[in-house]
Amino acid sequence: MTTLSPGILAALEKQAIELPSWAFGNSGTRFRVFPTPGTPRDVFEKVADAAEVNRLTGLSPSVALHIPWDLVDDFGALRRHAEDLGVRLGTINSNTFQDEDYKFGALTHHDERIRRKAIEHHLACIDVMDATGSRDLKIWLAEGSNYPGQNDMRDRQDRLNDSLRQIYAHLGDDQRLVLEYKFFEPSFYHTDVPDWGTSYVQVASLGDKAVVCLDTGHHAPGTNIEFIVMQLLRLGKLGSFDFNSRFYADDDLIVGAADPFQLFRILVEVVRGGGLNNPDVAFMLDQCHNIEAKIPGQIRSVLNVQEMTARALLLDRDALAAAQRENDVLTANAVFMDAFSTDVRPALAEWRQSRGLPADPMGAYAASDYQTRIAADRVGGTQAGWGA
Ligand code: AOS
Ligand code: ZN
Ligand code: ZN
Repeated sequence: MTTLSPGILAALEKQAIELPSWAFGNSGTRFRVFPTPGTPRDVFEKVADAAEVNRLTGLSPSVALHIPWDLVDDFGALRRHAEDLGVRLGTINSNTFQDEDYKFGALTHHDERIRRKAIEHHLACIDVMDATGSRDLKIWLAEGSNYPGQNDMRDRQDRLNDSLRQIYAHLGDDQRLVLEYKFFEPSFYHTDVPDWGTSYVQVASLGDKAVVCLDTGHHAPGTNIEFIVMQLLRLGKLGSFDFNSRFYADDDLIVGAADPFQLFRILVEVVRGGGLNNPDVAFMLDQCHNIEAKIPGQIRSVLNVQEMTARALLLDRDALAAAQRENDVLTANAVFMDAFSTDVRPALAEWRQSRGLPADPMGAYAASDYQTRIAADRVGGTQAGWGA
């Protein structure tokens, strides 16, 4: 059995992966959303489910919220609820994609009333962050156009910059603005923040408290994502990951499911660039469980990240550097593939057990009565879902 060195275990022990509250609600495609028994009716129940993932894995000490989906009157009470369950409230995600007013843009809109409204929404999110103790305001914008000529793309960049500046000015000393990019959808011709370069240009102009969010599902097929990870780490601007995986578009499937090797390559660059367990680089999931059970879906996800992190940490960097210096292409590649091909699951299971965690968190959840209990308890009300 492969053993993991004390240094590797120490790095793994510090790993923290933030769960998205919306992963516990129902989600689907535009064709159908399938409800499931036990789905949370409110954010208190979402946080309880997230805490269950953390209890079984020790990997997910915080939960990201989405405003207004998770809006409550008393965020202090939600914060205490989370802390009682051993987790804390994390990143606050803004939402400018579900309001009639934002049909043609929000932070980029030429109508000053609408742009003001979108800016105010972000200031309200900062108020929420003050109450929840959250550090990060994550902004993903569904803005763009569908037809050439529809909009002046350059004016929109200028207005976006002005809007972001106004939001940035309201951040507390320990708070950050994290700008996520996505190459298309819901717009199909142009998107106002389509790529890491645009996000970087925008946040770099704001200041040190503005950084980039890299969602692994937001690139064109074939994009070398680990190169972007390397570059953003090199520039000190990689603020967070939204981990998930994709086959075609923004599929939001379980991280590491579609392409485990890509996840490995990304984590190799994270380790190489000092991004692992670095408080400036937040590891988050951005996933939806349309057909699979949600809590085990999240357990599987954090375990996948842990497993690939262990493999990335196993990479023999001295041997790799030596082969690279010699231009020994095949040895360098073999060293790289050796780490990827190592089965670390038995060693991780043993290590988990030594820390009082279940060796097999998936099995432990299946054997527990949590799912039966929530299915029995959570009757009445409206199940939470993506978009509510
Ligand atoms: C949308 O595609 C993005 O990935 C965002 O991170 C979004 O806020 C998240 O999916 C929740 O809706
Ligand atoms: Zn995302
Ligand atoms: Zn997305």
